[in-house]
Amino acid sequence: MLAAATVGSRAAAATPQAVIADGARVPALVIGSGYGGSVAALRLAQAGVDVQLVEMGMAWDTPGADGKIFANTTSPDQRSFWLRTRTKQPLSNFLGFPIDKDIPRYTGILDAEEFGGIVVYQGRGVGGGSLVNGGMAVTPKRENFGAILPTVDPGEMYDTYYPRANAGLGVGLVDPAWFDSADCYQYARVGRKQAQRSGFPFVFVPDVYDWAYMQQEQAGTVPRSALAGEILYGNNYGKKSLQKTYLPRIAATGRVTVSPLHRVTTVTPASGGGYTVVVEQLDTSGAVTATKSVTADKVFFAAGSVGTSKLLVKLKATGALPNLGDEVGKGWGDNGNVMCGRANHIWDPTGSLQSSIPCGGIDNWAAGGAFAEVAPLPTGIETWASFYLSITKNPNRAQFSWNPATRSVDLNWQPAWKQPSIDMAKSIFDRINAKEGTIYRTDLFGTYKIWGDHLTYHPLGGAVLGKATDNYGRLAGYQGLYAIDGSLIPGNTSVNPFVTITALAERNIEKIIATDF
Ligand code: FAE
Repeated sequence: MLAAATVGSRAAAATPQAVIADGARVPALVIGSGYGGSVAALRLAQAGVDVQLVEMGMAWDTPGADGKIFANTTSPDQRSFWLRTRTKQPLSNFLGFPIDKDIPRYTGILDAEEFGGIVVYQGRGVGGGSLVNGGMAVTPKRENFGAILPTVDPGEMYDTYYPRANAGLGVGLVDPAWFDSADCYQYARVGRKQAQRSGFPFVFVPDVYDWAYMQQEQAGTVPRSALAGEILYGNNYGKKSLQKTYLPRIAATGRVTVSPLHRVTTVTPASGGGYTVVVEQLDTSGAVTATKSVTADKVFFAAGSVGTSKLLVKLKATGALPNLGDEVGKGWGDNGNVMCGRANHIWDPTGSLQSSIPCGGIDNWAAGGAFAEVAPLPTGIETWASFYLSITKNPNRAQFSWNPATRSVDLNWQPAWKQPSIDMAKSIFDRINAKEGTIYRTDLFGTYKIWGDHLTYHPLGGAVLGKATDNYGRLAGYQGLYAIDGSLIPGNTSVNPFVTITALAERNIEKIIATDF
């Protein structure tokens, strides 16, 4: 009986799923399957609307040759990067030596998208950024909300939509008593001790990782994921990505067709009403194997801050959607991301076993404009290093624009615009270094380079709420076109962004379903 069930489920997994058909006419098409796209698809389907969910990345439901779906952070392979022949790891060096390596070109899970002045890391696949992120699921402090989304009523967010998002995402907190004893959080306890000795509050940070599973990882009773260094290229166990939360609920509605390896290139008004959407089907080398044209009554842009902004800017400039507002492409920020490491004394080891899932941060937002996650450096050996990703109140905002010469979209972010972030992060780490008699690491981002100031994990903006759209994400200039992802948020959330992206999407789709369908 068990054998038959196993064979049956294998056969089901191997059956190709139906994908969007050329010439289809659909009521709603959602571009991208991250947080915004998943919320839109679920709520529309629950309201009785048939949805096509179109995703340029892979499904990430089939194990590779090693029996695992996702590659380990310490041994990147073709699964790790989106259409690259060499890795581009956020931490590029160790002890000053470059650690990137050649890999086969493949539609892998992490995109390191390079603009002139910044590298923007993004997840690619069904589940978007939830596949690659650290799962840190932080609701901003209410007193900061007015600066994050000034046109949104905080009452409805904190009473209804943040709780709905936290429940839907499966957010939980580490057990503080277990934290105090677990080997894998030695590095975070060092971070707490040093923060508190310098007078900074240390706060536990909620996460969507299954904390009970992590306790079993530490006890050695289950296969390890967070404790095996898995994170950037996916977690094989433990993490409640959208694959474990919104996406199964979407499947259960029976109303959503998910098309992985399908990339939307054009949206333009259709002659008989609705919109003509052109979709390219890709193979795992990134080659286009088919081009499909479908008609959708309504289109939801949920391709992420960068993906949505690039599409909208291109469609406006090339005449496909000329009436989009002039605010399209503007108000983009990096959530003030900047990284650094510190070298501890020999009597302050951070541990050779480190959970890849951060669970605490140093809050100096009000006084110094920085909230610093105490991050792991899971190398498997003792490094005496403390490592941090800071989110800072960086005021700089960039703009996407169409480049007719290259026929692509540029972003005008300048490397020097990270200086305010460095200054704000220094408000924490200069003080800790002075107190501890320690120094910054200079070997993690190059040779003699302290700051990881070339990147962001948290792109936000480009179709800002109340500017490029109305106060619910309806794009100015067209009926039936919506932005419903991180592009709506004007550049900064004061904490990690995906809970706010999810909560805002929950708020907006509820209004849109009530009034536009
Ligand atoms: P996103 O999740 O990026 O989904 C957009 C989807 O659209 C992607 O799957 C794309 O492949 C797809 N797409 C793009 N263009 C097209 C197209 N033309 N056609 C079809 N599909 C397309 O958007 N945030 C936190 O809150 N906590 C964390 O701990 C955290 N850690 C992170 C760590 C890393 C390494 C990274 C990269 C990000 C992290 N983030 C974290 C950020 C978070 O994942 C991100 O804000 C959200 O995923 C953004 O959600 P969206 O729905 O806007």
